[in-house]
Amino acid sequence: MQKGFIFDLDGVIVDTAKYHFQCWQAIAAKAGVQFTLEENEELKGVGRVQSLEWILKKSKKSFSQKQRNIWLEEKNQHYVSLISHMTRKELLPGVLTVMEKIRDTGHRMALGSASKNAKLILNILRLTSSFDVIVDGKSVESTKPSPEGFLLAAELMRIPPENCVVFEDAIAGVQAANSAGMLSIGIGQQKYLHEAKYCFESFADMDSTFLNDLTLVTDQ
Ligand code: B16
Ligand code: MG
Repeated sequence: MQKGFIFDLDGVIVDTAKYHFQCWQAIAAKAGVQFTLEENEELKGVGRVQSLEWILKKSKKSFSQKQRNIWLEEKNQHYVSLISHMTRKELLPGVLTVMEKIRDTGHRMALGSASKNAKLILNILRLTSSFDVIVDGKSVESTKPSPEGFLLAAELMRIPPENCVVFEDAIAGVQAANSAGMLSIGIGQQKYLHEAKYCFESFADMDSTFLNDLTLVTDQ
């Protein structure tokens, strides 16, 4: 049985969460609100527009659509300038080994990211050709926790959702995988990702027996 493995990007393949956080903090300061690292967990996997709405809700003031658009543009320009300096050294530990194992065992691989910058990041990291399918923030209407992106990735891979595995670092992403009927594997801290079927601090902590079982090709 061939499986489909769906990788989230930010926080699973590469540690861009720190850049998103830095950029949102700068916008939050302009809006006169605090934005903490703990709160940033809530925004992982959540789209750009929804992330700004979440931050601005912390303020008692109301902001015009024009002001919101300016901040969205500023945030993205700042973010793109930070990620353009990224190198493969920023790939998260163990991720390439897991990708290689999946490829060698003949399964299919998709990217399932909420980011509109996903293709740019894959190009910077020279990973574009590693994926059979790329679903990003430009491919879907609704972002995580909606299962739309993961279901589209499964459809494009031609693998039924129940035979798909999702690697996610975000609470919203784990919820999206669960509602898509896929096996969710959290990459990060169990205290945030307890809704995932399995959770590992990083790919480097995934033991070879688990990975062998996960990628085992059966006759079913
Ligand atoms: P952009 P993922 C998500 O990517 C990030 O986790 C989230 O923090 C970000 O707001 C979202 O992409 C949108 O990103 O502003 O680049 O379109 O984790 O789903 O790969
Ligand atoms: Mg993520």
